[in-house]
Amino acid sequence: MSTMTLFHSPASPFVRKVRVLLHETGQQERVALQEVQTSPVAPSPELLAGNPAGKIPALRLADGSVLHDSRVILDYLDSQHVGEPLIPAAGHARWRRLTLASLADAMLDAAVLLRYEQALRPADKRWDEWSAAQLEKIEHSLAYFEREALAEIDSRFDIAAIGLACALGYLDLRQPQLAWRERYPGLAAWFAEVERRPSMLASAPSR
Ligand SMILES: N[C@@H](CCC(=O)N[C@@H](CS)C(=O)NCC(=O)O)C(=O)O
Repeated sequence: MSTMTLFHSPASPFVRKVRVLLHETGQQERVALQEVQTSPVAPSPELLAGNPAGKIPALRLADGSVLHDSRVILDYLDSQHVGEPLIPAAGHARWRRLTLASLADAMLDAAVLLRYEQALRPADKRWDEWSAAQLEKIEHSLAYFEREALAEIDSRFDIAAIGLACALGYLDLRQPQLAWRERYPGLAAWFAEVERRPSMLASAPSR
C-alpha cells in the first residue's frame, strides 16, 4: 500500500528522475501519484501548501511532512531501500556522481526555463538573447558529457545517469529541433540503450 504521495505532472523531467529511481529501487508501490497543474505564474495552491516554492516534484511522507526538491527526494528515497545505493555514500565517487547529476539538472533548469519562455511568456516580452544563452548552457553541458564523462556515465545507471537520461528525454520532448544526436553520437548510442530500461519506459513523458 502507498504511504507517500508524489505531486507530479506527466511531462516534468524533475519528477521523472524520482519515478525512475523509484522503479530502479523497486519502490513504486510505496508512492501514489497526485497530478497538479503548476507554472511559475500560476502555482497550484495545493502544492504551495507543501512546497512554498510551488514546484514539483514534492513528496508527502506518511507523517504529512513534505520533501522537496528532486535532489532531496532522490536522496531520501535512496536511503529507503536495501539494494546498492544509487548515490554513492562517501568518497570521491559521491562528489563526482553528484556533480554530474548537478550538471544534468542545470541542463534541465535551462530547458525548463526555455520552455516557459516559448510557451508562457507573451511574444512581445520575449528576449531572444536570453533564450540563446539557455540553449548555450544546454549545448556546453551536452559537449561535456560527450567528451569528458561518457565512460563514467556508461559505467552505472545511478543518480548521474538517471539525471542525464531524464534531461535527454526532456530535450526530445520539448526541444526536438536541437537534434542533439547529430552532434553527440556517443550520448545518442548510450541513450538508445537506457531509454529501453523498464524504469524509463514506465516514466516516459506524454506528448
Ligand atoms: N530544482 C527543482 C526544479 C523543479 C522544477 O523546476 N519543476 C518545474 C516543473 S518541471 C516546476 O515545478 N515549475 C514551476 C515553477 O517554476 O514555478 C528540482 O530539482 O526539483
